[in-house]
Amino acid sequence: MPAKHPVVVDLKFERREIDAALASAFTGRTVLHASDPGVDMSEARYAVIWKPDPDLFQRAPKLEVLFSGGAGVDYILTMPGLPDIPIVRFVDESLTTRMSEWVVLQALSHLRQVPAYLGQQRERQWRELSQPEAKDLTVGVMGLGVLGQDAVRKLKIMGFDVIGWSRGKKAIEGVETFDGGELDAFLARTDILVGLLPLTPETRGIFNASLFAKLRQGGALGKPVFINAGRGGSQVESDLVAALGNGILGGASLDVFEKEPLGADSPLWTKDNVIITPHAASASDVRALFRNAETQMERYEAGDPLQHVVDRRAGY
Ligand code: NDP
Ligand code: OXD
Repeated sequence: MPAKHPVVVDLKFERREIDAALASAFTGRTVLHASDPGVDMSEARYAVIWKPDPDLFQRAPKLEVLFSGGAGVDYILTMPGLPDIPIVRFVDESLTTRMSEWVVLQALSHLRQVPAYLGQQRERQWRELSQPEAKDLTVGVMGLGVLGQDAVRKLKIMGFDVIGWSRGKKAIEGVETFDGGELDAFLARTDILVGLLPLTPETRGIFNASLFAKLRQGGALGKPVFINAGRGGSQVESDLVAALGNGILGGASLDVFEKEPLGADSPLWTKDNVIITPHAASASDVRALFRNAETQMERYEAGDPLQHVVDRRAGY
């Protein structure tokens, strides 16, 4: 049997987690750590990467497949010298499940006025706030891919009226869907907007003042809420801060930011109606990542098509 091709690992994750996962991964393959400056990567055919060093393609000129350490691949598609080879995205049940947990948690937090109650708690204030039910609100999900489709199902289980928007129209039972050309109609129905879009030239800056102004006003929460766990490059933070200040938006939950980490001077930190998490909505499980990459390598070496390959023209 021919020797299995070596694999480069360049993941800007916790080294301890990587080492623990490697203990039972890539049996029979040489693993080359890009972080080791002396390592010879010239014969490597595969690389498993998350925000790799910019000289990856010079050090490993014979790569045949790239495996992204995350579901998003925007950071790969903008790398200088990116060779014309397949890029496999990370698609994983646990990643999907944890993202839906985060989305449902945020939608429920705004429904049940968690930011306002936490403020009252800090002031030792006993005051009941008006309480709509989930069914009184329409959650509009932008991005109906692997993550968006799971999130809409789980939001529905919680009782929300759910609608969705994606480039191509989707058929999802019990969910009204809109295609790329129907954005305004979708926004006009939406009380809680959830962003689960990849960052591409089309989606960069899409969450801006003009879009926020098209969301439904006067719904059961009074003002619309914006939730984003896709990519920060899709939101115009100055517009977001303004919309939260002038009452176009009633609140937000943000996991992703234009620049990460979010600067200490961002006005978003101090807004009472904003919930911030540090790009932690759904982190990749490194063991699952290596298992997935291994499965794809075996498919590739057996002559079977790779799965979850990025469409470079679409950018995701
Ligand atoms: P998918 O590729 O499966 O889905 C992307 C969805 O976005 C598709 O429905 C696609 O439409 C839609 N879309 C893309 N471009 C446009 C556009 N221009 N107009 C309308 N719709 C568009 O991705 P995933 O669901 O797996 O992941 C989505 C994103 O979530 C990732 O790219 C990543 O950025 C982010 N993410 C964030 C994490 C975090 O912890 N915060 C963790 C994991 C992912 P169509 O169906 O028609 O192709
Ligand atoms: C991802 C992410 O893309 O963690 O998987 O953001």
